[in-house]
Amino acid sequence: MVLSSQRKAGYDSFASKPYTGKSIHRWGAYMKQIKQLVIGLVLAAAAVGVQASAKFSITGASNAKPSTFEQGAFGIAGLDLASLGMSLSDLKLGGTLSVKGGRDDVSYQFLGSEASYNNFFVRGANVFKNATSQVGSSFTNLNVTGALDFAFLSQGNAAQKAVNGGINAGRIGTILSGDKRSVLITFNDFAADKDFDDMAILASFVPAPVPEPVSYVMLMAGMLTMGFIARRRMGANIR
Ligand SMILES: [Ca+2]
Ligand SMILES: [Ca+2]
Repeated sequence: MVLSSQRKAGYDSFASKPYTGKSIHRWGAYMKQIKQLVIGLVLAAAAVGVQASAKFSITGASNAKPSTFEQGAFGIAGLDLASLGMSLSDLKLGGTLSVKGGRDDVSYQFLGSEASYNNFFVRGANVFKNATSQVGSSFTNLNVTGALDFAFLSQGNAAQKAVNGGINAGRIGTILSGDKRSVLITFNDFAADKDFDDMAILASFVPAPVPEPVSYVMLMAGMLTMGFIARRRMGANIR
């Protein structure tokens, strides 16, 4: 109860409110924070959804193989196209390999080579060398969308290069997986033969870590607990 005489004396009417009123005030601020957290979680989930929708796309490529294309000569030790969900008959030559429908992290993995030349696969500062790189080694290019920016060098020679969507792109072959979430990139180097097994790279999207539903529950429980502790501390300071 606040007496009119107290108000006249400059009594702090806000601080003199009963504790329950103060509590509701704090609780409202707390709920506002929770709402912001929930909105953040929804936005994060939406972002994961965008990532999962990214696909590889090949445009401007040709199904026509060179007259001397040696289909039967595609022979990289240990490389089994069927186990990747791919078929050599789907090999396309040239064109531009892109990420469409979203952004995602692209992993490049060196799968092997059948070549006497020393060939390089170059993407930014990352290089695979068919003579020395370990089969199975990989690197990841983060947050990719649009045309992939890789190139091959034949004999490690920058003057004999094949660029995705650019010069000598016809020396680059691609085989998409059925779900378009991975693609085999193969190279026909500047040697006289027309096989496309002179280097093979698997590009695939890195699966986004999707938290188990129980993780979300634990996360929310943790936030609620922290919020409760913070609220109690604020209450203690008031008293
Ligand atoms: Ca070749
Ligand atoms: Ca070869």
